Amino acid sequence: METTSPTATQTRSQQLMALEDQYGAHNYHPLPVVLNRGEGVHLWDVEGKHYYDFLSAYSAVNQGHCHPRIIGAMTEQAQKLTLTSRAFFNDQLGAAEKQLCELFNYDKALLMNSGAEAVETALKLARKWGYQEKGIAPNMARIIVAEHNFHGRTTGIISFSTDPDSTGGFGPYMPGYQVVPYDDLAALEEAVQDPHVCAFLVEPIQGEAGVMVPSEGYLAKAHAICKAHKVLFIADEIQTGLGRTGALLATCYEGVHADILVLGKALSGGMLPVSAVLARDEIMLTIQPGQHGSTFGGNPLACAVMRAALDVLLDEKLIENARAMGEVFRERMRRVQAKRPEVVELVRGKGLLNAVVIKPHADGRTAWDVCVTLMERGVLAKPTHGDIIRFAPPLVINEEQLHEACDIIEQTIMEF
Ligand code: IF1
Repeated sequence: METTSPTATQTRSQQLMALEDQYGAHNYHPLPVVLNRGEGVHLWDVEGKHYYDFLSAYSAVNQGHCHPRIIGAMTEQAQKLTLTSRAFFNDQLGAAEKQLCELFNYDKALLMNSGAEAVETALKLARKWGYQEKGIAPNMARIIVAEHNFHGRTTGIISFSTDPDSTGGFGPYMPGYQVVPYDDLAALEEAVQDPHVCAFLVEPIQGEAGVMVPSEGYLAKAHAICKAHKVLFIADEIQTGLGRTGALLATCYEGVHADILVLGKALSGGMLPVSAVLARDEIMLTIQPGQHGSTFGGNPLACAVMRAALDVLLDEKLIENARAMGEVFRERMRRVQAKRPEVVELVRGKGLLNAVVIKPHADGRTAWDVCVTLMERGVLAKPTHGDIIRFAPPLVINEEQLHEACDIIEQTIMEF
């Protein structure tokens, strides 16, 4: 096998990108930037160039890169005990579970690692509850999901994806799911008539689909429809939760307390994978010892990190800041839209989860080209589905930093 030895003319970034190209799976198409340091809203590449992070690792770094308080908790715990497995107790898990249950108002928490694992856990809980509490016949439980959903990449989860990139070539698929249009109450009302339905899984705002914000009242009415038909409402707040939308949870805007709440990403402040499923006893206790788990789920290191990440979120009032900065951002982008309506189709979002939809240029340039120029000018953002640019900086961003980044975004769009 030939090896690509770095050539003298290549920059360090080019050498490192070539290394990944040679030895890594090609399952992503990253922007051509190689990062090696982060602090708060700031990132630097291996050539020392500075960037504002407007992706936040898809909302996993809400507290800002390398937050000193979370790093401190991680390094302190890492020198004591990192993993015991759940074969034994450890001194961090109970307090972490208590903090989650009190903050989000649930009886019990089940800690996992990735978001997909937490979603799979929620689906298993819903089915167990369907059989034991709703009396659905064995193996007949059905779960309703929304069109254009994104809940992870496992073969079970992509079984109910409507995105060909997520599902193509990965069959056969897990049965027992029904897709309804997002933000369509009539379709949901129709679907829950089936007595085999045990749950409705939904993102309060669809991130991957392009920051699709549903109609005012959709979540509350969907929750009511579920309640009226003894169907569990599962909120996937892995991306929208933990302050991202300017509230503790996106479902808070409509006073919805999900039957099952799924959290991930920023639950660890971007330090390591931590996810959680929260539910009342009637649901959570349908899983008995030996019926679910994972090697790292609830490990002491993850618990110490999660507790610090939640403390930072609240102590530094990042939820309020996200709401305020989000208003400033959308106002700035709407002013750009007014100047260049032929470029900016629309601006949408809540808190610091926003998207700007770019109309493709006559010469074929797209949102990707806008993001490459933004990168060259020191702002990192990534398009989704071709024409939508998601802008989601860490929630620690201040107004001065936000305006500096918006100046770059405005200038780039004005020149597009
Ligand atoms: C990728 C998307 C975002 C999520 C929601 C569960 C998960 C995710 C609402 C699974 C994960 C990540 C996955 C990452 C890119 C990113 C993403 F574009 F894929 F869809 F954010 F929008 N529920 N989203 O957003 O959590 O298992 O990844 O920890 O797969 O490319 P995970």
